[in-house]
Amino acid sequence: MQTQTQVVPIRTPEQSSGDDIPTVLQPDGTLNEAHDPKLELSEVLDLYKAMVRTRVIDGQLERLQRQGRIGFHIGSLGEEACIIGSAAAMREQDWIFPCYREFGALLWRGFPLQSYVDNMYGNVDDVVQGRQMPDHYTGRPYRFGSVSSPIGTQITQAVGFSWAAMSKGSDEVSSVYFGEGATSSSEFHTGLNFGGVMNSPTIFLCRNNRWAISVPSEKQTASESFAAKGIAYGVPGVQVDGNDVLATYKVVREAVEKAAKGGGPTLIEMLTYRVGGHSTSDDPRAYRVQDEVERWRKTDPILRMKLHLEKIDAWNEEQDEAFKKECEAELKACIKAAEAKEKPPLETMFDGVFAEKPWHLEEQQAELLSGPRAKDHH
Ligand SMILES: Cc1ncc(C[n+]2csc(CCOP(=O)(O)OP(=O)(O)O)c2C)c(N)n1
Repeated sequence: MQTQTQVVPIRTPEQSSGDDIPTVLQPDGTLNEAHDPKLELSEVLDLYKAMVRTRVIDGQLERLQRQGRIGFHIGSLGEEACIIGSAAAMREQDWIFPCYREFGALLWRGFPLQSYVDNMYGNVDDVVQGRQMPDHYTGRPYRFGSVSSPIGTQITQAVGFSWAAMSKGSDEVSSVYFGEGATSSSEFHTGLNFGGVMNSPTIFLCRNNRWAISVPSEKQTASESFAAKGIAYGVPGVQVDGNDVLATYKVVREAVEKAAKGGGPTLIEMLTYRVGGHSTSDDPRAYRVQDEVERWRKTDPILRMKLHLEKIDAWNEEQDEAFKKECEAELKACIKAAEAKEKPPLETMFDGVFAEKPWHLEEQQAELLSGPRAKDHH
């Protein structure tokens, strides 16, 4: 592990935006008309509120983990704009394949907050029946794939899915999230290559949040950028200021529309920063300097949008406080309900694995239920 003095200097907040990298909202909230996707004000407010709600949830889940009430959380502190902006750019018929940091995108798709909190507790109403770590959700009715934590697995899933959709004559597009660290996985190579060759309607969303746990992005690649990695596969690669929700929306939306018309995949590098630890199991003070975090806070995606909304008289401090309180109350009620629910019955461990339960699982289930553990529950 690196010590603070050994840390390689990483790209700066200033390098996240520039003439060649689309930015709509400057860090002071000023709007750059040239790239503005010109959304309705109500849509812009929805994006802002979704980012705020995501951050409120992140803060509270981290506290619950510290209190020992949930086992784990992996959050998106600082990365809200690239997650919400890109999710919002997907059309209703499109599919989203998550990495593990995108609960904000799941909620954007309409997944009930209660179900998400139930997943954090692995209780009887958890969509994956408590068989996974917290933050391993799935949302088929919401056209949202499953979190699988081995790095990069979702990339090939998304490519296969969108290629199948294209083969059936549908105009569905898939997007897939991954960190810049995942560009070193074999699935990234396989997915980009297959997507490029088959012209699949896949939007590769690389969240370059500068760190893959303790590995800085400079140690991840010798390429000039992560977007440049598309060139070798014949997949156009673009960078966007990922701390700007409107710029992210615009760039992703254009790629989606192109893919839906048969224009093939796009690799989008969303330049952002992981303000928090990798997960609640990580303490980033062991490998990165705090000054760096403070500098990135100045490009904060939520603050940026808030400044913009205040500038155009569409939002004020009082509304902000009231909205945060609303989010906190909604979450508190979900936590209370989740904590009151039972754990899934032990025998359900064997259900839903095969369409017809094979004999050896029947035997194992029977043995488990006849043993002492079943009486005590688990
Ligand atoms: C195949 C595999 N190797 C290692 C890990 C352990 N691991 C979990 S997250 C992570 C870093 C991923 O970084 P990145 O892709 O940049 O995404 P980020 O967490 O920054 O969003 C690693 C190495 C894993 N989950 N799967």
